[in-house]
Amino acid sequence: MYSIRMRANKDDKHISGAEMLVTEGQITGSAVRLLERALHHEKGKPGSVNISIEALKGQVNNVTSLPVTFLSSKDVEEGRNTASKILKCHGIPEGCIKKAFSLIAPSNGENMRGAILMDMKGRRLEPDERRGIRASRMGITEKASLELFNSLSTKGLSDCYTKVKEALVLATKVSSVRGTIAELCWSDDPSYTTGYVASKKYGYMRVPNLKPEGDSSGGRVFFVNDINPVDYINEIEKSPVLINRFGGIKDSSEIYNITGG
Ligand code: WAQ
Ligand code: MG
Repeated sequence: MYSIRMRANKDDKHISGAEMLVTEGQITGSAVRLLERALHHEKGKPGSVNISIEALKGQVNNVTSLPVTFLSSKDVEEGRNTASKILKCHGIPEGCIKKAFSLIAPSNGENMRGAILMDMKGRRLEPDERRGIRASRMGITEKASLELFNSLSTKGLSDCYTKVKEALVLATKVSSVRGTIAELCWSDDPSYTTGYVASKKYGYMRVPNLKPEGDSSGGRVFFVNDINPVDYINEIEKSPVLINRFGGIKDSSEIYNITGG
């Protein structure tokens, strides 16, 4: 298997990135698809594009994706409130949750390329706080992608397929790493306001309205407990994880029962 990654910059700022795990025969087609994406992003035309291809040495870990739950919210207040409640159900202290929200939506409008790593005392554990840590070397088989696509179609959400797929792949890998309690995410794409909270415990929970339409802030926080940061970061960045089955759609009643609606 090969890891193939794309990164596009404009005026030294990151505008888009994506990655896949592919077989040798899929390299050329995948590279072209990633290049097309880099050239047509809503954040503008890139000044530079990097595509890197690497033969994987270690063993690939095959996993089933987290199950997906669709939650609803009528506005940003309700969306953030729902996400906060779910995080609280994981035993994450309220102070950490508040801090996470303010870090993802910074007042200076600068986005990180990677994720924030936060422990249960609200301390940040990334070696470079401007960059954050990047989950990498993860992908999904065509068969599992199709299962996901079909499920999203039944919900009338096939338009969101690429976004959900990539986020679900990332969230599944992150949740599989020992020490991860949960992840909070929303996109930095101005028009994409749905985000999620994900964990091994409850799965991938999509929450609409985590930010206002037109807002270009976005980011990720990995909440962790009892980790060795060097080992944890190494695993998040380097160990290959391939999703070979879609974990299905999970009803929202379970989480609403736990959070009290
Ligand atoms: N590793 C760690 N952090 C990352 C990575 C990565 N590989 N890629 C992106 N980030 C961080 C970075 O701070 C970005 O600014 C931020 O996440 C948002 O990235 O079910 O599209 O790629 O419909 O804009 C959620 C989908 C979409 C919800 C999230 O994120 C749904 C999305 P984006
Ligand atoms: Mg983005």
